[in-house]
Amino acid sequence: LLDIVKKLLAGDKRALSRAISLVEDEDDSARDIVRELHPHTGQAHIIGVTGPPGVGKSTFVDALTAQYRKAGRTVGIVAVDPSSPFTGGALLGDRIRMQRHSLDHGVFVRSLATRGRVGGVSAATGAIARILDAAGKEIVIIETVGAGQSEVEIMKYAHSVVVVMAPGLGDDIQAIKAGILEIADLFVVNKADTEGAAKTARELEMALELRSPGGWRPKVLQTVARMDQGMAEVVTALAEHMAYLKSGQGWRERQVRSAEAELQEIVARRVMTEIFRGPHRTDSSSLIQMVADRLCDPYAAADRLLEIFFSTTKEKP
Ligand SMILES: Nc1nc2c(ncn2[C@@H]2O[C@H](COP(=O)(O)OP(=O)(O)OP(=O)(O)O)[C@@H](O)[C@H]2O)c(=O)[nH]1
Ligand SMILES: [Mg+2]
Repeated sequence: LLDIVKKLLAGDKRALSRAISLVEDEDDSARDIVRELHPHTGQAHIIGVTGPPGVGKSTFVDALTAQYRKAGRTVGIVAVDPSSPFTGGALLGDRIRMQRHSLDHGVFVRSLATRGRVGGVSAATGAIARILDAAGKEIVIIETVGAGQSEVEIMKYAHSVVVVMAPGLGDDIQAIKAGILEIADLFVVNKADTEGAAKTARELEMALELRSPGGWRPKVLQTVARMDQGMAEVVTALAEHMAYLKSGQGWRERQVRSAEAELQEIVARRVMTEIFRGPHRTDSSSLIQMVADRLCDPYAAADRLLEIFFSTTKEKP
């Protein structure tokens, strides 16, 4: 195991791939890997890319990667494969789109399947981003579909959040206003080669007017990711955001935020496992039946389970 860590730190691609698999599968060795790598993290600029399905996020990530590579910077990519019905084929699509970097040793791409997972995707994504960071990738990009709460959660691990939109998404802009507006550090209207891009950009600018003044003001940029257009401006805006974070408390705040998010996930997952699958399985299943049979209300059952959990954990040395 220490061999994997040593090789990974020396830049070995196979060791990196193996370490990610172990962490993704929540293998017992994941703890040791994370422990060994943790001191080597904290260097990368972690960029979250989110937005509605089909706006061109993967194409954008690919174009952004090309831009960073031109500047000689190394890039790690985590593409979270959504299990939503309309994007079922995304994984294969992503592979094809990322193809142009497949022979480049300065780029590492990993797709993370969400299908069939019971939570924990967010923690795994954060952990994988940090493994890429430890492996020396200067830029780490996380792509997720911005459709619900879990994507917002994943964005807790990013230093800079890019929300990608496309022209003609009318209703989606409304959704963005409601949810993702607050988490965006940069807006990109992609597919600027199609009709309505300027209008979409204007609508976003107007929505931004409603944000409370002061602090970082997100830019609204237009790109044609498919033709690598507008990407230099994106790189500049991201560098500006990074400089802004580092000039004040922002950088530190985001490190604390991601540490908090990850710690909460780990603790929650562990407590859930202990109570519902581990040593307290019998207690929990009988309480579940009691709630079902209306012999006990769910709050009382939860109180009882937590009481049992805490009294037994306290007895341990
Ligand atoms: N016209 C135009 N089409 C684009 C542009 N960028 C991407 N596309 C096309 O938009 C489609 C979707 O692109 P993706 O990169 O897969 O979009 P995505 O947001 O990653 O999609 P999901 O991951 O499935 O949500 C593809 O057919 C792309 O070729 C662009 O700048 N202009
Ligand atoms: Mg995609």
